[in-house]
Amino acid sequence: MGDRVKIIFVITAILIFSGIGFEQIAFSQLSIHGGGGGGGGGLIRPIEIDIKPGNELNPIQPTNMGVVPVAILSSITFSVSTVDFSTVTFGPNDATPVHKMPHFEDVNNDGLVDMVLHFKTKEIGIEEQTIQLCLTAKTLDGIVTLLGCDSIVVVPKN
Ligand SMILES: [Ca+2]
Ligand SMILES: [Ca+2]
Repeated sequence: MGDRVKIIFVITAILIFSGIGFEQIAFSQLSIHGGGGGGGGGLIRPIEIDIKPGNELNPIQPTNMGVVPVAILSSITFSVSTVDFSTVTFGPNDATPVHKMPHFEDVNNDGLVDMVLHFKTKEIGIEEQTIQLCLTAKTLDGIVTLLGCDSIVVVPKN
């Protein structure tokens, strides 16, 4: 009788422990999936950006002392009002916007307001072989990492 109680107790203990184990595994898988941007994990959502709005080729001379305008485009399912401006980085060197506040303008005339940012050309990290640049940002709720890329044409210094 005493032995049976012991066995039931051990089995119950095993079940509880393995239950906790599964939960931990589930949690760690979640955080692996979340991965990506620093801290908190979450989802990655592709967005559309337009480097040099109004210019299709997006020519950039890497040593230029000026800035590169980049628009984050709103769509029917995505509003730039959800972008946490303070988390925006651009290019391989994670350049941050020059201005303290973004500028809102409908750059592609689709009736939806877009977010326009400027980055110092030299801070972006453009190299001779660079063919595209990507922008990342978090949404204001911190849950979603936004990722958008656009092509560029590197113009050699003359
Ligand atoms: Ca463009
Ligand atoms: Ca627009």
